[in-house]
Amino acid sequence: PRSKRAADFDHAVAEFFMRIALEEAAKGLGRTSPNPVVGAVLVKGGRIIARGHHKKAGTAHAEVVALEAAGSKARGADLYTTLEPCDHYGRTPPCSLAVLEAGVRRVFSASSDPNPLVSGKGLNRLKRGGVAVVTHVLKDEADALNRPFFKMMRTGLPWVTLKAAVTLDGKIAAPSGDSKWVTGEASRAWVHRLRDQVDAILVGANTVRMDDPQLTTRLPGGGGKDPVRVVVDSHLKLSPGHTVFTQRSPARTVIATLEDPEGRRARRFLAQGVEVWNVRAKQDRVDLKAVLKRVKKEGLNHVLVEGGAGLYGTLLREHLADALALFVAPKLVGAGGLSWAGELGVKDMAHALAVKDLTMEKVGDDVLLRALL
Ligand code: AOF
Ligand code: ZN
Repeated sequence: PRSKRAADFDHAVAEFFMRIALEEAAKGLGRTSPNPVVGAVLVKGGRIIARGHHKKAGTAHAEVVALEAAGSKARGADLYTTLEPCDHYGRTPPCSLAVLEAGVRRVFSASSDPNPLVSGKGLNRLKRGGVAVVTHVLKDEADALNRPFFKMMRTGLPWVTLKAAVTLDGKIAAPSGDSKWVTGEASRAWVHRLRDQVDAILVGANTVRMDDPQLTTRLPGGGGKDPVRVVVDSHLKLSPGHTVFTQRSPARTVIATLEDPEGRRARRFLAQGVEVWNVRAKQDRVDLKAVLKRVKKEGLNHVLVEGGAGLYGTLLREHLADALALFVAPKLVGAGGLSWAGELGVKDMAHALAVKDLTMEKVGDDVLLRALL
């Protein structure tokens, strides 16, 4: 018989299994937008009998992946899920019903779902069905995995991470403009893991002109996923011959501009398979908020900004950036080098832009600083 009482449970045990569910969820990073990453683990007699994660929007939810893997063994098991189970008929039937049907004894969940179709409803149905429910196990860790999904739900804008490789004096290029390479190999490998986990990369026209980057994901063992590449070029001055436009990728490549997408210059990009987004102007430049809205509309929740200083500066000034990943190399280039953050309009320390939750870790000979804005 199912217990109607709140479960008697051991916090350390619950966190142990939830951590494994979080590892499952993380496998979906960069692959599930506009949906969240979700992981699930089924435990019976102290052992994991099945696990699963959400692989792609529109496919089975993590809970159902784990339940299907367990089959009839799920009866009497505990379900650990990193997001509260849904209760709606969307592209798949409600997980709450599948959980009841399978005869799961207890459900442990981490994040609350901001989706109005879901919020609280699945958990309530489970409680009414006699399943013991424990919420908010490792909630902070789970919330951190789905920041892009949560922000998109709350604001209609994607989560924006600024990534830059800088010298110890905060420069992204030497006085000559040269920027290859600021950071070491370990940092550059890290960037490919970041690209694998985001939905889109955003760069300015100057970065394409100066660095001619590929902006694809190259992981040592292969298996990476390319993000959608979005180049901001207000007046469509770039040559379509740049690597980012000619290098094939399974992902889309986009140029965001003020120019007419039917015009001669735009047509050269279109002919190469590059999409042209005509975006509203702000002070004679592409309005970056409009670009981000379009990115969200395309179902992309997480954008990685890879330069240059102009783009970083505008995003910071307009409060459009959410997180910072700064790879700092142990070298100096001095005055004349290009500072990464661009013009912020700050006049005195009292008005300096402050970041939150600063953390650091060593990556090869470099230091990775991460913070929220
Ligand atoms: C997922 N995967 O593992 C869980 C989700 O697009 P639908 O119809 O599949 O519904 C998506 C919503 O379902 C999503 O926004 C979230 O609120 C909830 N849970 N979604 O894609 C999952 N558990
Ligand atoms: Zn579901």
